[in-house]
Amino acid sequence: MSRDCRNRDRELEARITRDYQRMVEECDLHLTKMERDLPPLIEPLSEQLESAGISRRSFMQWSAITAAALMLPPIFKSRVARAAEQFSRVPVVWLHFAECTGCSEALLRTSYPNIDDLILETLSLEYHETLMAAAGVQAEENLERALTDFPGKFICVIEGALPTGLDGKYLTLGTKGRTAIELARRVTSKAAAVICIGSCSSFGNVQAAKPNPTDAKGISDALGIKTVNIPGCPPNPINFIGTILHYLMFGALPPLDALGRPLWAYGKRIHDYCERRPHYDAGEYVEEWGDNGAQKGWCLYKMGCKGPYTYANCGKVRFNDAISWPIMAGHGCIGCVEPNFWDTMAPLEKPIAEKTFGGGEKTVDNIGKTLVGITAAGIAAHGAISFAKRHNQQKSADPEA
Ligand code: FSX
Ligand code: SF4
Ligand code: F3S
Repeated sequence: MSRDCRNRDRELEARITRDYQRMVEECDLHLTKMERDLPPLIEPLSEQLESAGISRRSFMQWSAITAAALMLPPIFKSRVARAAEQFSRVPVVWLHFAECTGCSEALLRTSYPNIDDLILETLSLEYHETLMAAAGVQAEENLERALTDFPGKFICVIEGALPTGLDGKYLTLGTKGRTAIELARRVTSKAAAVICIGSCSSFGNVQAAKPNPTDAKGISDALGIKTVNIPGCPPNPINFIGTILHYLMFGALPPLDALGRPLWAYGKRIHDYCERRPHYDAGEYVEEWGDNGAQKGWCLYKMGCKGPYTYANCGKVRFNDAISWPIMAGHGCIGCVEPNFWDTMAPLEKPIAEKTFGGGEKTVDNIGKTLVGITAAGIAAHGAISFAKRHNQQKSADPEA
């Protein structure tokens, strides 16, 4: 390696260290501010962990894994733990529109509590239509109280698409028969941030699939507002938890891609994290369900896997306590985090490359490069981006860049 190269590497390293140092300082400042300003803590997380028999050591292990999922270096482990302890102090108003409630089910229902579940259970739900005990007038009063008590301070989480046809009358809610659009406008206008959980609120999903009889849309599209989108049908709980943790640690929601998705979770393709990728590269494909290749765990591209066109961390963080994920379970990815996937990714069990992208399977890597635009990771996923770092990442993602 030439002296110039060594000097450039040293400069780059020093710059990255400075950027992370700045992020650490920012993070400590925000955490202190949050600890001072948020509504009081009702039940400390430590007590909940203790009563569930989860040790401090396991909690710190979870913090290290979560920091890594958030693309933060190990120095953030204790800061993730500190933010998780404040999780229950963020007031949340949770709205439901056109959807199946699978997102709430995926997030809040569990057969045995792990740390993710316990943290989600501490969420300060001021209003949640399917979980709250209140109903009718009393439920509406709870919502009004939350809007009055925490104006500009609560996070509005939305599940479900907005039917916009017939002036929104396909979906009315509550004793006053307000349309979902009216309710969404009213609540989102008073929120500190709007997080769309699931593909329905993010992009419309099955409600918006052709022929879309109710003219259903995602929240951002229907209301013309900026939202943080956590798509997936259902989404991975860690992507929701991580987004709130980022808010607590840095005082802002994380940097997003062009579709409003946090870069740390949706910045890379399924195909890039896939354990079957060596088989794809070796041209070893499952050709039929249950064949020899299927038994050997070969690539599912020919069975319609849409991993090459889909941006999400499913293979990295997995589901159900990181036990498995769709491709590990033996089915191709159907692209459930992408807009209009029911239409654009169909047929779900056949390749679409030739039809949609004008090339066979050998072109999928090039398609990925074009779609990803930039490969954002690490510092970039948290906003403190430096040119040198970005340039370096682009080079490693594409040696010809
Ligand atoms: Fe949609 Fe969520 Fe799929 Fe269901 O509420 S993302 S249909 S899992 O439940 O919104
Ligand atoms: Fe994995 Fe699907 Fe890519 Fe094959 S095509 S390597 S199964 S993501
Ligand atoms: Fe959805 Fe594909 Fe992940 S189907 S859950 S984006 S593996």
